[in-house]
Amino acid sequence: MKYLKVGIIMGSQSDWSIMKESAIILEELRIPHEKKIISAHRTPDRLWKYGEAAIESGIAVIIAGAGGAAHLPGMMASKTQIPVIGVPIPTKALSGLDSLYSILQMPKGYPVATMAIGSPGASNAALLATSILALNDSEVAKRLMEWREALSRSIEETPKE
Ligand code: RP5
Repeated sequence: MKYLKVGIIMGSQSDWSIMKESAIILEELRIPHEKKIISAHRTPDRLWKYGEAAIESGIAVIIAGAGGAAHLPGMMASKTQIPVIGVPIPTKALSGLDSLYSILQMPKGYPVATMAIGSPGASNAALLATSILALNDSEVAKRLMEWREALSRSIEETPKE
């Protein structure tokens, strides 16, 4: 089975305003992807089924966003050996520190690549997923290099008054 796409999963509809930043980057880089709401607590059977079918579905990397008691990325990492990138969603109560610690503190054996809290983390998750795909796809590697070069070009050398 050739690994073809990135799976973007999130614990709630309310996470989409952040997780759409992952989708925007993947669209810019023309990386096939899908998006699903999967909650570790509210839809555990959905989580299990997604993890079980992920390799057969051609998913290469999973980006998982969750907030609060953010168990989704870690539980997905326990169910599949596909790389899981975790995005801590900002929360009202603790500003996303709860999400960050929850996703970050995995026990030895089940890694989650944890990004920054919020939108920058969601964007970087997509870029990291693309870097993983680029290892085996020179066209993807070229598109990623061009994307990075365009970003560099967009940065002014001198600050405006
Ligand atoms: C988590 O609980 C979700 O990932 C979300 O960030 C948070 C709040 O969910 P809602 O109450 O907005 O559905 O499972």
